[in-house]
Amino acid sequence: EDYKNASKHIVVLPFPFGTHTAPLLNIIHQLSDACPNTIFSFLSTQQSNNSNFPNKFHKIKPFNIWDGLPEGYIYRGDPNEPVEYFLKATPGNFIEAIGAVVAETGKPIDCLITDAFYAFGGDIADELNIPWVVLWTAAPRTLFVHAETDFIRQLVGINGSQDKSLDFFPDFSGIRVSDLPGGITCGDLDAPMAAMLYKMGLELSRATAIAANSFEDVDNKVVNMLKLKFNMFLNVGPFNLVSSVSSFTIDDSHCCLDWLSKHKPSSVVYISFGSVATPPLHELEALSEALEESEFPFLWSFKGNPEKQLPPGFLERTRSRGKIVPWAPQQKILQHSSVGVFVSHGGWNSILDSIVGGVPMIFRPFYGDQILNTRTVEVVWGFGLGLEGGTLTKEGTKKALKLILCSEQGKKMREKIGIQRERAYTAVQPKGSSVENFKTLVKLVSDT
Ligand code: U2F
Repeated sequence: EDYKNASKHIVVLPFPFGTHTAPLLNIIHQLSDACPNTIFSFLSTQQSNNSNFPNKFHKIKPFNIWDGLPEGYIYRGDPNEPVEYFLKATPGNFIEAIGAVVAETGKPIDCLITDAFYAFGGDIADELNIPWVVLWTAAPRTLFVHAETDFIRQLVGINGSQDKSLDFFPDFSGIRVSDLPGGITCGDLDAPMAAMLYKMGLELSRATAIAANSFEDVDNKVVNMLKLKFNMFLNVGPFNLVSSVSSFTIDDSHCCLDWLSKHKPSSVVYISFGSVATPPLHELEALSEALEESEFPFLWSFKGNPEKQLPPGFLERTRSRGKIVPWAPQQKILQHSSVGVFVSHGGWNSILDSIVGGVPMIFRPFYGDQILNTRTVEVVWGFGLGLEGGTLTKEGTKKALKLILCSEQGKKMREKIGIQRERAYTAVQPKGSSVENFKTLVKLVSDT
């Protein structure tokens, strides 16, 4: 019925891992509000659909696709494994589902919107003779290095010197080869993720438009290079300021905000390593000891079992000034005046949360874009710190916490992130760049 009444039908292909689906669904909600009579078919795995569609929306319909897992598959703790099975099943699982959706609804497709990871989106859209719009969920700089991979390989070689600077690009002099995501010049270049990202870098120039969860002035020079490179590079974020649909991010069932209100301004350490990564046990121990010895109040969003994974007695000894929860309303927390520093893995959504909250960061990056994000914040933007050796040690962490919470340098970082915060707010004002870019996107999608 909904399909019959709709004038347009848009098919959406999300990447169902990490924090990719939430931002894509976020922009689909915004488009759905801005495009009356348009219906969206959201094709994802059952697991992802179940967690992202707690509510039914009559204009956004989830359809389940095959997750690629062998029958009887048991998760053994390596987050890469389900991703690799899934990638093997693409694009076949998506193509099959697209056929089924059209057959079931009787509605041909007017536009294809995919996660930027899916280079095959270009072929599907060409076949159907419709526009291909993608969403890039990470930082502009990460997109840039994937789009320039061949050039970087030519200049620095494969497995070349790790210390070499990328100063041949404007505003990259502080970035080294070792900061690049694995698979660009070193590591296994043929690993499924690396191969997918390489292909993405080659194929995205075919996209009708690339939308990004970012804002133009966050990294102006890099954004300008991307605008020259692609048909339409449209920063339409940060989504944590332009939309409030993700109810899961404001769930405060553990009363974190109340707890924060009991603390002094800029005094609390907030800790979260995103939705995928967990530091190894010895680093959890080092972080716990650093928190205990430095005596700062802390709020920790902890994936796993704190009783088992944290040092014996730690929970009891720190109960009066520490709070550990399985999931926290991070956006709200970082906007609370009591939070003084964010210990993070450097995922892009977390950096945007910190910018909007004006909270300096300490990084323990794990994979993909996180090392490049860390280095960019540390040496280009200046509102955070990497750790010596890149991992959590007791002394290194204590030093970083103290520097940010108690020193002049920390104050400077707070000022610097405050400037980025202003820029983010400016971008989402009426006539701001993100608002204007969103209008362009709406026009493109409605004119198909
Ligand atoms: C992948 O993202 P991750 O999930 O590992 O990390 P983030 O991009 O930082 O996103 C975490 C999100 O989860 C939210 C938080 C962010 O929106 O607000 N959250 C929360 O609300 N409460 C909690 O207790 C903990 C987290 C990848 F790993 C990154 O490297 C990429 O940059 C990213 C984007 O492509 O995707």
